[in-house]
Amino acid sequence: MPIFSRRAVLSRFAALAAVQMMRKPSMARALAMKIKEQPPARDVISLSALPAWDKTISTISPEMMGLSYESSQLSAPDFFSSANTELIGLFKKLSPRGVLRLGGNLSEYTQWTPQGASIATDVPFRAVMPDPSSGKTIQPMPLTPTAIRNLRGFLNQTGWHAIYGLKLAHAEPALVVEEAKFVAETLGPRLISFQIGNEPNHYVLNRLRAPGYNFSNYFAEWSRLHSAVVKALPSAKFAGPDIAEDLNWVRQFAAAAPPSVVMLTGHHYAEGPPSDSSVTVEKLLSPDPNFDCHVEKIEAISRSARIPYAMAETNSCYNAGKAGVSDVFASALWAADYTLQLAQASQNGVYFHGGGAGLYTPIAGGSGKPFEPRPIYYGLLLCRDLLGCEMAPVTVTAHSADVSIYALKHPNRIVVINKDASDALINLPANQPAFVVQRLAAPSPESKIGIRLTRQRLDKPLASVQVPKFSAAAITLERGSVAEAV
Ligand code: BDP
Repeated sequence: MPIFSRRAVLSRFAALAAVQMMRKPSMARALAMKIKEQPPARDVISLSALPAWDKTISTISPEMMGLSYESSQLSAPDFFSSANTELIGLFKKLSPRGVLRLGGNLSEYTQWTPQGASIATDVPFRAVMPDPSSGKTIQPMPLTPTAIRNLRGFLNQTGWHAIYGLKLAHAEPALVVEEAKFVAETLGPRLISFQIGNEPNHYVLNRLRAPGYNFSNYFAEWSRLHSAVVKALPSAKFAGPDIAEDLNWVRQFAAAAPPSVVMLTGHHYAEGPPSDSSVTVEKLLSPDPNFDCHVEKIEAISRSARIPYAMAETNSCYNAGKAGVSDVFASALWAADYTLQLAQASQNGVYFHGGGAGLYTPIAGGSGKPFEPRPIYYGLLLCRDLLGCEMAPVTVTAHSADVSIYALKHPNRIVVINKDASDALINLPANQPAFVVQRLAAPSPESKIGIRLTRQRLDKPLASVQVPKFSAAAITLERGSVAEAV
């Protein structure tokens, strides 16, 4: 029997309840027509959204939103410091209580250097890019006490907390314990947990371990380092196993995890590698039943282990992203939908990987360049006001697979992410008109600039709201205070 995610189940009901099936051009066709500068006659998909406000599917964690960086970013100690006011401002705008996850492939090449100096550089806020590929020889990067003290200042200023990745593949246990002690003492309550090792299920692929390396080998290594850290820091908390995709490792880790493990973690990249010609904007915006099934499995593992799960490293395309996909407006629509899908499936966090001028980075800049939001950042911003809110189930009539609809409570809101090449007319529940509409839009899914997140208080409440193709809207169905337009 096929497994369906809750969202898919709701959509299936919606399809059964469909009052009208709309004919619409396939997205591929629509994009092709747009490129030929022959805009098609517009079809409008008409949908009715019926939330069950008396039910709650999940509550979005106030700490749902996060960013992930390579640990080696700490080798530039001024990057995450209270001196980096531009970056602090962009973090705060994204979430008042976000999570900064430090890890990635390069975490295996960091070197705790308690007495040493950081890499000398005259460039302010030297940025480290996401690691584009695996299996190379990489020079170890020094991490000094100054970097950790500065990180505490950065976290204090932003209100964020950290998940700190310790290396496993090249670990010298005594040094890792020393690093962990200094990090725990310095970050204090700003430290959520440690992780040990990045994507251990790819250690063979990344030539960090010999072929045949499996979960048992990993867990034996993990347990030795974990015990050493816990001996020095009895109250230390851990997240793991921080794998790439393979849920068998998560399942086994959850079953064997000691009580110090407070969070299960894994990674997901929607597409990749960038050299693959099938990695496109169209694919990024299309439904992915395999991923829906993956999310469903995560929910089951987390529920039965009673340990929350976070997507601790994620983005649109692995191997550092793809130009024209990861750095354009489509990634914003994908990221908003993805965040709400994971929140609806009770995941506790989603930390988008980035850094420097990386193609998929939510915030670009550093190394002497100003810090600035990339398109994907705006998709995350759409979710900011939803943090901490309860989600209700919503039945949609005249279902379209490329339109995602979520219902949020207190105040009651409907979020529509129209990834379709047709406009969507959203008919609201009877006697629940729209009072405020926040819109996320850009000239096209391929736009790098011109992205707007605006909020409009309506002069007259509306019984239905049009959400143009390739745009999103958060529709407030109650009167109330309205934050300033972003
Ligand atoms: C992940 C790694 C991260 C890379 C990313 C990528 O953990 O360090 O930057 O892939 O390929 O697997 O972009």
